Amino acid sequence: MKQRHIFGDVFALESIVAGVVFLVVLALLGYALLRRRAARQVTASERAERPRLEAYYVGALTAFAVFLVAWTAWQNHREHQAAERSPVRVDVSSFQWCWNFSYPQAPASRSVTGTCRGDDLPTLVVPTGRPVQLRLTSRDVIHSLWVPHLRYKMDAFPNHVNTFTVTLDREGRWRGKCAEFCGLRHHTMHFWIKAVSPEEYDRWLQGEQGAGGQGAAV
Ligand SMILES: [Cu+2]
Repeated sequence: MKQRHIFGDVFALESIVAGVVFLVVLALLGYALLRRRAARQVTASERAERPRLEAYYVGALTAFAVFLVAWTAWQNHREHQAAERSPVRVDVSSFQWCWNFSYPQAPASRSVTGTCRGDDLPTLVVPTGRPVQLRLTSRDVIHSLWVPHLRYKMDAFPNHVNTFTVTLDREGRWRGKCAEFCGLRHHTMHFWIKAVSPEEYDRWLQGEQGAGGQGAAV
């Protein structure tokens, strides 16, 4: 999964940098503690500042910060690049407390929803290998669409459409959630995202029974 790889790389690199910085700080602290200057009767320097050392320190910190911000922004840009070919479009509408997925390109303008009570979860059916553009909005308060498996999360605002494109490279079904506290039944506001072969997706879009996923088609 492209998204999963991109955000996985970001997480791995930032963890490594944070780990190295943590170990360096620990090592310096340990060295300072164990030097036992008092035992060797060394008097402390009275210098109040070390401009060159401080400049190195500030320079190193700035370089790390600039690199991390620039690299993360670049990865985010890669992830949000417009799809190379015409994407499958799905309009995602969130509401208290469930989801509606509409397929405006379908012959009969198909849409899927549910109540998010018990097992009545809507399924966002998408084809594998094709870019899928999700246009995300909310009918009431702020929600957030989160698919932990894809490492992807995006807020849904009323009167505003957030657009992003996902491409799933293998078939499967994963749980999605609302990640923004939105009221009493926020914790039940789940859905499925199901990737099927393009042929099965087309059959499902035509409204054939047995193809695609669960969730009430309306
Ligand atoms: Cu919520």
